[in-house]
Amino acid sequence: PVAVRREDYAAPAWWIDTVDLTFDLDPAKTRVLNRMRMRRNTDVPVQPLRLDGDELNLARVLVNGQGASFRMEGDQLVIDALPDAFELEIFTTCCPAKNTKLMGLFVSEDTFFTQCEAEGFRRITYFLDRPDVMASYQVMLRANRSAYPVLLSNGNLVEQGDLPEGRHYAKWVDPFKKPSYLFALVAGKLVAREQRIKARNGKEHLLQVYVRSGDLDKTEHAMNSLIHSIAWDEARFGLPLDLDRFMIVATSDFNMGAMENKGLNIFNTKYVLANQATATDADYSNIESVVGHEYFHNWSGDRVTCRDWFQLSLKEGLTVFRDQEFSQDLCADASARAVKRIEDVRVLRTSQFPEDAGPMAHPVRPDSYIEISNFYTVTIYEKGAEVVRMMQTLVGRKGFARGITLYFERHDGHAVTCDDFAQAIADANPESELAALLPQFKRWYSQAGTPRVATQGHYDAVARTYTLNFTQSCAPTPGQSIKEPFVIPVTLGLLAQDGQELTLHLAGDEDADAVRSHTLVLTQQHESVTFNGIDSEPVPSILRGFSAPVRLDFEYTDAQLLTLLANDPDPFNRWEAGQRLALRSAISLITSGADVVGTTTLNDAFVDAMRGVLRNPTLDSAFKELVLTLPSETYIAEQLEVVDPQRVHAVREAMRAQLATALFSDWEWAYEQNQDTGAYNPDPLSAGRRALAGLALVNLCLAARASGDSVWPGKTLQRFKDAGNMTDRFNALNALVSSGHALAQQALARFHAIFKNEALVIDKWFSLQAGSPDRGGNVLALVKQLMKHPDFSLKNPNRARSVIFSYCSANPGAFHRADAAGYVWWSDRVIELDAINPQVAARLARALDRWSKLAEPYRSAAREAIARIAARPDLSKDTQEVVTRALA
Ligand code: HT7
Ligand code: ZN
Repeated sequence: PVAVRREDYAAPAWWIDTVDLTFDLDPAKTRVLNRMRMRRNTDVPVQPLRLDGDELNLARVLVNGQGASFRMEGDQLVIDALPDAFELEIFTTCCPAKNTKLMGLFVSEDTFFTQCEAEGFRRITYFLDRPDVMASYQVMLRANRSAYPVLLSNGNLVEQGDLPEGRHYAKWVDPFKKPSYLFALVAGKLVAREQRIKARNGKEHLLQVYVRSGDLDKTEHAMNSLIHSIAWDEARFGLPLDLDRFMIVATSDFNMGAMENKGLNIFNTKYVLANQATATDADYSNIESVVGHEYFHNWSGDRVTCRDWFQLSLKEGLTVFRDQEFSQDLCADASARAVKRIEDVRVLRTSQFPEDAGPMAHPVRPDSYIEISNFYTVTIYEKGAEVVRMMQTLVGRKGFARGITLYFERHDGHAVTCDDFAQAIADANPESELAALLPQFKRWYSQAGTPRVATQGHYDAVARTYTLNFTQSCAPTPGQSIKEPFVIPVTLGLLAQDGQELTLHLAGDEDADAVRSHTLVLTQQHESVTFNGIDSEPVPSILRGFSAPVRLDFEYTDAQLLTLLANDPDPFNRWEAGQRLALRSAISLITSGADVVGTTTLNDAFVDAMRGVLRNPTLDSAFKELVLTLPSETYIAEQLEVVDPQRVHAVREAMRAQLATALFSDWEWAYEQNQDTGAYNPDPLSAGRRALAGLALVNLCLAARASGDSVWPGKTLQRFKDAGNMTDRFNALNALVSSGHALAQQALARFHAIFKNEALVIDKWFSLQAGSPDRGGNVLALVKQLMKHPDFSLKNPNRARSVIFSYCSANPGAFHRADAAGYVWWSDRVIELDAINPQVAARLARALDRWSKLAEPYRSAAREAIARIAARPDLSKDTQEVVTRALA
């Protein structure tokens, strides 16, 4: 397969003004009549018309009503001699029932759905399937009335009625021009929760959440999330809902989380359905942010879209930033906002940092791709959001809102680039540091890799100054050996040794207002800042709020970290201090070569500090839960040059066991203190209490395992049975399973029996087992057995993920086996999945991205397993791209 390169972008040779689609829907053979009004783009040299297609059966091509001569070049339909403007009619058929790739038109549980981003529309009809071709659509849907009573597409329903032979039709017109990737249709037996809302300007809108009939009682939270999203976008950015009708439809077969088709969002059921019996607090929170995310795309993505797929982060990075801000703004207080920020950073550091250091590393605006679906990555999404966040830091919150307004004024209705976005934010803030540094700032778009900021502090007791010296660097990434310095906003403060926050007096800026937090903007490889009037060596709190997506190196002493952990007014750095202490202990034992068993990993000061946090009356439970959760194995592994995954696992387990036992009575206290009172509410405060109670239960069961005590496992089983909501129930089940207690088996059996008809809950059941600790080396056997369970299906992405990904990507202690059996099994699953659904297979293929860091024998075995996949002659280009890069 050939790579598509950003520098080869050329405007389309033809425009499509209108698209008139007629669908005769049938699972085995759907007929699609596509009538387009087209005209030549006179700005580019004369070229033939080349339309994209994929797995279509072509029946007829008419130009201005006459049979036209055309040829096929690969998958493209090419027409040579054409007038400057004409009507093109194309008649094709496709087979939705056999579409296991879930791209284009497919059937899920007897309902038709579409997924067109990025290149799925070409699986429905021949088209200029690129985001810069924007057209007006009208759509006629025809189908059997009793099998498909609901017929939906983008925009407004303008006509509907009966047809002969039990069929009916619906005609939809979208008032907005759009690229083909935003096209959608849905047809099936669905029911809707409906709500009419009035916007600030008095305009009425109809909101609908469509699901299968048994799921209506699980739609209230999604509807409320949508209503909150609409209000938030209008209040924060002045962006109103521009449609009479806004629909969300849920499907259980979906490659990703959701899709922002104009006015007709299609969602994975996982991000719609929730009631307290079936969904956890995490599910509620994810639904809120995904509903928000897709709704916010209505402006950032739909009204202003991407010129080409290299600009994907233009809409995705910005929209993730917007959904993160939305979720933070819904929080009742600063503590809950900080918790949300820590959670977001944790995702970035455990997923995106490894990506940026591995074979798939790419800039936020990539330079080339083989399969665009492989570039829906944490770099495009999460790092892209951090880039937008840094812009906001550099221009201020109000300045950023001004920039957003200018961006939408300038580019409404157009397909634009990341440069256009950055320019609009800078132009709206001409006096800002962003405007002054724009070309350099944009290196965040063009350079891959995570910058490292090495920092040293120097205290001068005579001059009473404290100087911080910064050195930034960035390791080479594939195709980019040299990196130029980035613009890095570093927010910092200073604490006295007694933990008091100091007022900052910057040397050379004596007129500045006295502040306690300052954002220094690094632009050079070496830079320093000096603070005056410092009476004794301070403790620096650097990169507050994680003000830039970088790795910060600072040789903190344990005492300094304990001071930050106990006192830093910046909650992010307070949490970070605890993580650094834990990481330090983990790494020193991992690299020492000492026996893990019998070694006390964590020192008394750390354990006491953790007790202090747990018992602290002024801290929220959610924050305590984050502080008391040790850094993940993946994160620990990332800090090492050479990784022995079994040793990392053993050390982390030993640390967990030590915290469980040493804090036993504190965990008991925390569990009792965080019991629910009153009705279930998924708000951050209550969810935080449940999260801490859940962590306490895990620790109590772990400690019981060590002591042989059966009281807490018994209480946990009782909690599992009595729980009034899924969060408490699942936390109890998890405590039994993760501590490997014998009671886990009966709890698992009971859980399955209660929820056998709830697919999303059964996903949790599979996932918990596939992710369970490998005490006797038997998880691989268990996973093989789970795949034979009657509820298992490889064709359903959620189910495949719940077993295979939970084992291969989320259970390193079980997956990385010295006998290589985990890797061999993984390679078989990638190959098997690739024939069904290449997108899902390619994601799974990334489980061994970091193979080259592994110690022997893992390293050679992992390479061999990847090579085994790469050797298959019939691989999709999705999977081929991933494994080829891994082996390069
Ligand atoms: N913009 C949506 C992307 C998406 C997608 C991409 C490839 C294959 C399937 C897909 N489903 C959805 C999701 C989003 O970011 O909102
Ligand atoms: Zn998105």
